[in-house]
This record gives sequence, C-alpha cells and structure tokens, in this order.
Amino acid sequence: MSKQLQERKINRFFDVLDPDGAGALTLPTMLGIGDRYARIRGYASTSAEAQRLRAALEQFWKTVISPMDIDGDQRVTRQEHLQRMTAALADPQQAREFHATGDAFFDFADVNGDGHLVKDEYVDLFSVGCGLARRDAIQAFQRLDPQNRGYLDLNQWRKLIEEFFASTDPDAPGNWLYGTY
Ligand SMILES: [Ca+2]
Ligand SMILES: [Ca+2]
Repeated sequence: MSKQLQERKINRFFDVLDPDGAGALTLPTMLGIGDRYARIRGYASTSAEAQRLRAALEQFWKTVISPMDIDGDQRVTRQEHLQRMTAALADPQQAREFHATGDAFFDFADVNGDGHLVKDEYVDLFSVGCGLARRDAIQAFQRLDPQNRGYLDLNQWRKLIEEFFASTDPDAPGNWLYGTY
C-alpha cells in the first residue's frame, strides 16, 4: 500500500481513540469513550453492560495501546502510535496479532452482546463515543454494509479490519471502518 494511504488510515484510527483531540491516548480518554457509549445506549454506569465496557477498554489499553508508549509517560502520542503501528503492520506475525485484537473491539462495540453490530450501535459508538459527525458515521456504515442488512457480524468485521489495516485498494469498503479518513 502506498505509505501515505497507510499513514492516513493509522492516523484515522488514532483520531477515533482521541475524540478530544488531546494529541495523546490515555486510559481515562479511552474509558470516556465507553462511558459515553454506555450512556447513549441507555445503560446506567452501574449496569453490567457499562462495567463490561470499562473492563474491555482497560484490557484494550493494557494489551494493545499502552505497549506503544515508547517513553513510558502513560500517554501514547500520535508519533508513538504511528511508529509502533507502522512497524507492527510491516511484520506478518505482529500484524496477525493486531488484527486479532479487532475481535475484542467487536465484542466491545456489540454492547448488548447479540453477535450483531447493528447500525445504531455502530453510529452511537463512533459519533457519541468517538466524536465523529453522526452523518459521517451513518455514511461509513452504509459503505461497510453494502447489502444493507443493517448489521455487521464478527466475520464481516474481521474482513473489514483486515482491509482497513492491510488493503492497498483505496476503494476497499474496510477503509471506512472508522469513518472518513
Ligand atoms: Ca508516551
Ligand atoms: Ca448488538
């Protein structure tokens, strides 16, 4: 893939995890995504669903994001993220491991746990949780679900993750995983 396309996608992934535009990913920022998402889906902060989201995000932070913290200051800057992601994706073994973390993300996004990431869940997560314009999130979902089934399942999600991080095709539907990029 062209270096620019890959960089754009990696930076896009950073942006959705940094809705406040702080320029660095931190655990509290990520927990904030889960809290807003739970609230908009109607789950009280004490509910099992909201607790599950927090646990999933803590796990995601611990296993995926915080290892990118090169200088150990508990913040993963855009530069650290880009450097580590670029290296990881260039290594087939690491790339596979990274794609596998997409399963955890799916579990998180499918907040009611019915195995379907329905359009409303997707749109709420990326607009209310991650700060995309609602219109952009809706448009992105339509690209990800060209047959208009109204949901994504885990197999589709895996394919889209693969496309997002590995496809050299600027028109691959998976490029839209995290909205416009
Ligand atoms: Ca750091
Ligand atoms: Ca669901």
